[in-house]
Amino acid sequence: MIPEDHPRYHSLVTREKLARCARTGIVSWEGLTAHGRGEAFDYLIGERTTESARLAERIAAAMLISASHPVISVNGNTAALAGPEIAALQKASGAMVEVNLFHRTEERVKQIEDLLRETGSDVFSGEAERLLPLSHDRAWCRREGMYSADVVLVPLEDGDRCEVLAAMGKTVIAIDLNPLSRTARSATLTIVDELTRALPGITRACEELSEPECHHLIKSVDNHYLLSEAIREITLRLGHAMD
Ligand code: PTJ
Repeated sequence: MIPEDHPRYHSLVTREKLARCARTGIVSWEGLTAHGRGEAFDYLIGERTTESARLAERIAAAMLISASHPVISVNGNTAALAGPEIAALQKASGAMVEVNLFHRTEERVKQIEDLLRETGSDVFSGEAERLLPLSHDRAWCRREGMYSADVVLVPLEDGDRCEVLAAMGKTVIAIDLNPLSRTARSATLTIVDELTRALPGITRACEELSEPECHHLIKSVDNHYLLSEAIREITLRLGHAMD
């Protein structure tokens, strides 16, 4: 039992949720270490949405609602941490929700799809094929889903697929707390924010933005600037840590 007055209550409850989902197979065991890495970076940015992340969330919203075929790619960690937030973003953006896994088994795909449906998403689950030029199992996706998407949102990604999707000419939006990761650097747009803060931020912006604002935001995208700002925020916090 985690006492509610524990100073790290939220973090401990999140860990417990992920551990429970790892025992049922929704989260891969490796997903627990990925979460630990994320937590460390979240600590460094102050466990809050920075100004540059807020801007990135607005650009992401503009990209999603202006797309002709947007897809939200969901893995085990994302489903476990943010099922209702994915459903809300789908509703606000009109994007397709598709499961894509690194540690892929048919059973895990089905479990994650079921969980997403329980939490309110309309999941696209047609026949998957090995369509992406990748040697690992993230290559499996749906022809009418991610393969033909023009904009793909990839929370908690692992680099390779992000590069491949970008090379296929797609706009790739990553959510990754690590501004130094290969994913962060190869995406069209990276949101350096925690998943459960970033998704509602994008959803809110989808509901607020006008068409001219979307146009302006998409034209202004500069991922190098956004990543530099995230690194600057971290450096600033580290500088103040010893004051
Ligand atoms: O469910 P599967 O089989 O598809 O596996 C998913 C994992 C997460 C295991 C897989 O995608 C993976 O190995 O990811 P990586 O390469 O560890 O990358 C995950 C990135 O997400 C890291 O850079 C973390 O810093 C970041 N991250 C972790 N938790 C969060 C996060 N970013 C935002 N919010 C989080 N909650």
